[in-house]
Amino acid sequence: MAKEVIKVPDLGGADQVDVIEITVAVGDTVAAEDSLIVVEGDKASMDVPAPMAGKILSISVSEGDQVSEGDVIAEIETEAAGDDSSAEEEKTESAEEQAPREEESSASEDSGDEEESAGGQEKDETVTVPDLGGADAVDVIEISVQAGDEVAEGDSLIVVEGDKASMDVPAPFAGTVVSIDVKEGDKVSTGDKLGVLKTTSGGGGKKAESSKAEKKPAEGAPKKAESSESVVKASEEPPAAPQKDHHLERDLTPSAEVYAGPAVRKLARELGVTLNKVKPTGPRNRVTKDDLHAYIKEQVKKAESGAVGVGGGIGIAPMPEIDFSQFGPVNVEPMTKIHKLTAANMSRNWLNVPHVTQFDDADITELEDFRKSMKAEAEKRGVKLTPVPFLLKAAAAALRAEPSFNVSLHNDGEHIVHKDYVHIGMAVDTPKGLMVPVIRDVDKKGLYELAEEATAMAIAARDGKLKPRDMQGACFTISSLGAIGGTGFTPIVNAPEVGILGVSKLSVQPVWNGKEFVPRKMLPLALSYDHRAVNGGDAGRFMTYMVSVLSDVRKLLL
Ligand code: CAO
Repeated sequence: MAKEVIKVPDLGGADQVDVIEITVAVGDTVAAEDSLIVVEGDKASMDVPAPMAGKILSISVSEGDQVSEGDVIAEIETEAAGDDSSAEEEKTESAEEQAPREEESSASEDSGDEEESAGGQEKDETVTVPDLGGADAVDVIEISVQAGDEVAEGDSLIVVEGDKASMDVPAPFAGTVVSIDVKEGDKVSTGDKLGVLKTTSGGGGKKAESSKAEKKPAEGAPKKAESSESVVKASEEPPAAPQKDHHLERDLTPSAEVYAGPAVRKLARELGVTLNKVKPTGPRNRVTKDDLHAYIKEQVKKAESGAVGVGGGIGIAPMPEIDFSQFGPVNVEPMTKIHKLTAANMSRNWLNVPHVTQFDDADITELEDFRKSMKAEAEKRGVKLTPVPFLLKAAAAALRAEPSFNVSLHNDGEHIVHKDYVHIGMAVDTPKGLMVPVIRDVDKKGLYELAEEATAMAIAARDGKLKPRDMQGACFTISSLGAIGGTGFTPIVNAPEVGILGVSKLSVQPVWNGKEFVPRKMLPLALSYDHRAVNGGDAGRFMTYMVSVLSDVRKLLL
């Protein structure tokens, strides 16, 4: 057993980088190469791995600290005496590997492309792809500059992306871009020529040289917190660079699946923005800095307008936490997945959609007579003819007659999507919760076919056999509680649809026919709609059309 001090390795020239994550705790046992901390500079994030296996005795850095090469990160108790030598071997190897990398990276002064200018002050220097931390043949996904651009040292020239990470390739010195010799979609490896930069004052090449010189072992001694003799030998010399993903940005956040460069990710983190909420406009759907700014602007605008609209900025208060057992015996059960999903969708729709609900009663006396006369025939065909297929057919006819209901609001808030298909969702009450299978092309199907499909869908819903696609693509929903009871209810719009019809139990009512009251079978209907997409006039026409079709089924044939 031996104690070793682990220090920040060569950071590829970066200095004072932020510690953004501590990935181990005191007492943890780590294997060699396990990540200890994650650091982030201007251009990239990287893991700092354990140089050897062992138990973490202490951690000397905290999240938010700034560290440089040589700073102490942690103290580790190695498993066995042999570890030292193997660590040393590894380090020696790393050092050897590192040397050619340093030569490969940045500008290659001895390149044949160099051209001294008349005054000897300016020269063209070939810029090559630097060390990619072992990654090979990575994609060029963005060209950040073009010929003629002035760049400062460290400005991104191109962005490359490997399997799990992306990185900016920075200018090794300030200068003017003479050419960029790769294009989006190319594959590049360490040492490949990526372009030519003209140094502006002759100092660029030197600067690159001197920054390299800084990395040389002799001058790379730890800058602070130098301590015990048991410091890992290799860590006194800088090249203990991580062998994997050196420079490469790690998947750090839930936004990792989003394409974005390290600088954009850093900014997003600083601003507290979840990147996958930002609409990407960059090449290959990359989130750019401009996208981030546009998103923030939009959020600020929304927040400001919301505060005004909600009467002096009074928001929605959180639900209080209540211990119901103080009032009597309770039994707490987990919600089903469907129930949780329904709850989330209902809240979303209720809070986002300005609802209006319109009511009417349809006189379905004739429809009921017709339906009953067809019942025997339907049974022979093996289908149950309830009012639901008639409602589906009438709603489809109304959607065709009043297409203002067959729309969705576009996500951009600036367009309306008009649909030239008529798929209708049918709410089904199941033991696991509410499900809404979708019957497609309702306008093209006959009553028996609809009855058959509605029954099959309701059975599949109750047996838990619906596939995701069976519940997608509806233009409108019918929620029939007729068989259960009630005189009326206000259904919640199933966004992105803009309308839903709630059907209650029919009852026999005295209706004035101009001469006398006659008993009629009246079906209570409630039409909820999204008032952003549909105006009251359209809703009135839609409902009137539905009622007239249900009151005279012959119209369904038209
Ligand atoms: N008024 C009076 N009786 C009605 C009726 C109405 N509006 N609608 C249906 N009925 C009758 C049927 O005709 C049937 O009677 P008969 O057997 O004598 O013909 C009986 O009620 C039972 O019908 P059903 O429930 O088997 O079939 P359905 O086609 O009416 O409904 C379905 C199918 C899937 C819509 C229904 O079973 C269901 O799950 N409804 C609940 C929907 C729901 O939960 N909505 C709330 C969502 S939250 O907003």
